[in-house]
Amino acid sequence: MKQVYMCFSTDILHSGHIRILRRAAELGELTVGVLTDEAIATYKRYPLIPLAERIQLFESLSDVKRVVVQQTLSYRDILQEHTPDIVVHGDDWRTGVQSGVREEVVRLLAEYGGELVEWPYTHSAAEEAFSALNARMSMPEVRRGRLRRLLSIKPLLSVMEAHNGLTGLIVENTQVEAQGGMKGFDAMWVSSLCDSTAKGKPDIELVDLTSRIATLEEIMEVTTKPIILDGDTGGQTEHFVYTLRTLERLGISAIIIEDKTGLKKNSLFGTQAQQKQENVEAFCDKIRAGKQAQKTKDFMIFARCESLILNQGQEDALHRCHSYVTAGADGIMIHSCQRTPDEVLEFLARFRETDKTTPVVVVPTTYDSITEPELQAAGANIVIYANHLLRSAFPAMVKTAQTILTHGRSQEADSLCMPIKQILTLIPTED
Ligand code: SPV
Ligand code: MG
Repeated sequence: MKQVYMCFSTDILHSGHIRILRRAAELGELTVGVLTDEAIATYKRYPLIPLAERIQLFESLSDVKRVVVQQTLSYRDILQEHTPDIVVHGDDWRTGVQSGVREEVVRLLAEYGGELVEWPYTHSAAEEAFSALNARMSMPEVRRGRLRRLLSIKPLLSVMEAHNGLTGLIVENTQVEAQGGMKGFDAMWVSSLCDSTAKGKPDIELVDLTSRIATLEEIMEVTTKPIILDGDTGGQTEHFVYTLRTLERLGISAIIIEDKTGLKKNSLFGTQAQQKQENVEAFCDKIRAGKQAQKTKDFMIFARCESLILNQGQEDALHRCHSYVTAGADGIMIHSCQRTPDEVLEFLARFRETDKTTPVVVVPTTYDSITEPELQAAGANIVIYANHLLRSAFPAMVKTAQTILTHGRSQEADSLCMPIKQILTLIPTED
């Protein structure tokens, strides 16, 4: 009896799946691999049904002999452990994000004489309904809770800034192959620095809420990933509670507010700019008021501590962050503008001595040599790349403008630009 292997990430079984499982079982004894929530969340939306229930789903099928857990998108461990004679998959993975995984499967099977059987992938009516379900992921009531859920599934979330619809699409869709799997961003950061800069304004809480909401709406209109808003100081507590409900209603997942008062300037100025840190109790009151005001359990308030930015030392940072958590903050953000990660790592080590669970956000803009695995090992849960899409776009645009001015024509700038054909189809129409 040949050993047959198929891997599934789906959380809803439809007639197409049942058909393909039956066909696979006709080839031999069928083992189904169920991908972990974590592996699935690396390349598409996390499953709505938890792993244990998805395992039960497959175990209840008579065509399935046994169910195993596949920990990674890569089949390497499974193929080395079980050496199935046949791996079955739809032919849709020949192109797109899974093509690298497929190539590895072909290579591994060749090593021991296994065989890959691919059947044409057909869209069933059920799958159409399934796509409609995916579309619902962008609806406020679903989208809002996705950050909290992701934090419960993945130890570290990778978050990229977006400041308009186009950059939102880049964060939504960009994927790379990484260690036999796929990697994409988990969420978006709508930065005050980038939102202001894109509008030609300084980052001093000058861009008003209406305008910030317009940016959020523009991004939300074309994307589904959870959004974390840089809420600056949150404004006056009496105003903050209203802002928070507006964001919650829109489907934003979290706001991060910083413990500054008076005219806020960007943290990366460090102590060069005159900036005043808020009194601990006043900031705790703001957090408490926010938590009382929100209507759902999903929405999260992160308290951002500026003690290291303002040279107030580790003790002050620790005291403040623990106080903010006690006041009800769902998470904290520790910021630093040092060139090395040392002070952030020291903070994380000491914070984690007494608080193992509160999510911690870090923003390694200046201390950019540290990697995500290192930050995860140190106890961080969210890494935000706060300004990189805007910072990379600006020099490229200036260079093109200069090239055209210099030559009095655009031909020399053509190689700096994407082809016209590509930009025409970059955003397809829906029909
Ligand atoms: C932002 O992106 O606007 C931030 C992070 O607040 S930082 O610019 O590093 O202060
Ligand atoms: Mg900011």
